[in-house]
Amino acid sequence: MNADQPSTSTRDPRPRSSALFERAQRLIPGGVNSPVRAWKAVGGTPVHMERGVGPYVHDVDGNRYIDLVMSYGPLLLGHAPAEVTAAIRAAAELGTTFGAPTAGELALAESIVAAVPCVERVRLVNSGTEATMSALRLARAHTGRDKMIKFDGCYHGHGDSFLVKAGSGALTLGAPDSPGVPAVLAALTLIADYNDLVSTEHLFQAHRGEIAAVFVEPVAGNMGCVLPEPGFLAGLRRLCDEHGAVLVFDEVMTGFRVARGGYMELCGVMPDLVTLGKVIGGGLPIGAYGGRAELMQQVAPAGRMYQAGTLSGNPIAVAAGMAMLSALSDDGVYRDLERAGARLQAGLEASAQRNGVPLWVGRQGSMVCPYFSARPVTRFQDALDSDRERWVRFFHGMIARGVHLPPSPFEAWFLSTAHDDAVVDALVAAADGALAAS
Ligand code: KE4
Repeated sequence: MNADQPSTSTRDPRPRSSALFERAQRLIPGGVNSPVRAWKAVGGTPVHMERGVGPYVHDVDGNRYIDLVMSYGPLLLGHAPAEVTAAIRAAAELGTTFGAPTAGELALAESIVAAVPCVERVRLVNSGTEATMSALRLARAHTGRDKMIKFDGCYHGHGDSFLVKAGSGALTLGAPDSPGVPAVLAALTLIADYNDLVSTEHLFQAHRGEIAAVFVEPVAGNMGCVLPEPGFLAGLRRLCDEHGAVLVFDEVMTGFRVARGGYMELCGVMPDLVTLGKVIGGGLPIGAYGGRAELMQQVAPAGRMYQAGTLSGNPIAVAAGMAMLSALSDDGVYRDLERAGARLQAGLEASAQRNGVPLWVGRQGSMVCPYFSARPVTRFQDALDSDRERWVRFFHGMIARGVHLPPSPFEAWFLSTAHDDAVVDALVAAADGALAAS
């Protein structure tokens, strides 16, 4: 199977994946350990992977794909980069976990404080979800307020307060977006529209003095890839200052990816707290939250806001993260990531032109998301209005041509330093065929 000769045989191209999925569904809910992996949005049987190297993944049936999932963000250096693998191996030889502080946790904290402009103190946890849950608890502890604002289409992990959809009216309280989320808790989450400052201002006015925090993905990577419009983030900063709320940038996806200091380094808007994950663990489970010392010093045991974790600061995850961040100290890495992203965007746009397909590409550096849309995608509604049926056909066209895309039109594609010009050109060749066939 390769870029311009898609598999046309009717036999199952992935019999072992199918057999594994059949068995997995009997033991694991939906057969997967995270819902997006089940291919519900695109149909078909999820490919089971066996190994990754550089920009490629190999499935259990021996098929090779150019990977654009890249584990949804951590793998900035590609799969199994030698320096990260060596660091993991060396750390594992010394033991896996101690339940006691280690020098490595301090080294990673020092790297994060040195790189991320708003961070004076940082706490390591085990996932992005833990980071956002903890940051919300800290904002509530700091302000003594209970409500928070998030934006429709932004995702901050599966903490109860974040699994909330907009209530009936724009100014009403949130409603649960998942069974099991108490209505009384969901009611403390207010939903604004991304890139719409007015909707945010109205919530502050309607709930004056009650809002503890505003959570935002500075680049929205969970509705595809939607960039903040000029003034949006600065406007949130102004509103939080005016109303005494904590501004939280959720940079779990963008941290160390779009720049070493995250998107705040690029836009110059400083949040009070930032949440991190993915890249800082080099592919191992990790999360972090950090910000001004005045806020972070309220976290136990320095302060009274409780948060804990058996494996927080895990020595192997920290070693992998340090190896990753050490490799990112070379500015050439971000030039390479920008080059790959720009080349892919230009290739996709040229291909869409050739095929007469309306396409809008959202991109920030090496985070890319094409939408089948004749108009720019700057709001969540624009993403919802894009041609998702065509996207599904495109997805299957790409997998048939040896390209592993995230199985949802609302997931960003991730490039790495291993996606060189030849790999990007192969991606564009596959897209040419998949667009023509979609
Ligand atoms: P985790 O708990 O999955 O480590 O992080 C949650 C999270 C928080 N904030 C942002 C901005 C995120 O993108 C995420 C997780 N990202 C998704 C990808 N859209 C993870 C993939 C999945 O859920 O399987």
